[in-house]
Amino acid sequence: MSRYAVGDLQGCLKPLLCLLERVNFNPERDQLWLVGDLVNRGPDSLDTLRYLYGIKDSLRITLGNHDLHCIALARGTTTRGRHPSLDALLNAPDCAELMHWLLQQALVLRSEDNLYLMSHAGIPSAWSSEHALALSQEVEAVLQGPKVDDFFRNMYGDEPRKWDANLQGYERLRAITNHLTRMRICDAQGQLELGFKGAAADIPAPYRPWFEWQPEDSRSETLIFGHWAALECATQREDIIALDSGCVWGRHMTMLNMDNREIYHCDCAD
Ligand SMILES: [Mn+2]
Repeated sequence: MSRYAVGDLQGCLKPLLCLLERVNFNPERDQLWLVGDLVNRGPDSLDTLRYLYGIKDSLRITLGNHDLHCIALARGTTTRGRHPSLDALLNAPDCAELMHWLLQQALVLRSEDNLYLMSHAGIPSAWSSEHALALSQEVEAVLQGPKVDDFFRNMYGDEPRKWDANLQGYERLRAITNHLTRMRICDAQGQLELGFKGAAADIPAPYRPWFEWQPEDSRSETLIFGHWAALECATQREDIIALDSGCVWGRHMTMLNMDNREIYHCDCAD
């Protein structure tokens, strides 16, 4: 068995298939880890999800902000920000089945050998890996429970910007979700600035990339994340691997061989 991790797909199926072919991926034998943002903006959101659903037993998925938004649109709990690229998926006869499957996915995953921890946007430095998994499970329980639509009605918004263990209810769930699916930069106290989407060189003081606040060797796992295309995968860290290389913006899609750390790219310009 080999394990591979791929960055944000955003409905780009062709470069994913290119990467899988490159490594002779065999769903009967190998594992594919996906950092999330499987859909939205790109050309083939519906076909991407149908393809993945067909090999679902070989996947490990963490949900991204676009995945959660897509589920909320499909359930009718929001009408805002509906990108036309989602129309075919949202109108498909199997949409409900695909969304039900997405709702079973995690926000944070750890590999069985404890070598890797993955989430869409990253893990705040103040959260131990165990704590991040526990907080992720709080959200997952709601996504899979009877209050899922209440969750989506309360999911949107940037506040509270700072994590506090005493947060309760939907504020708490929103804070967990924002940290795990939307975070890019924060200050020394961990306060998020969610409006920033730019390059590392343009980060306004006193903010820094979330991962720069994490001391090296503070976790035993290597972190895998996506979400931040403008970062261009440059974390300058061996223990923190960024995989969103801006496929949907016409750059490329990146795959990591989790066993030997080889990196593969397929072009997305088309
Ligand atoms: Mn994202």
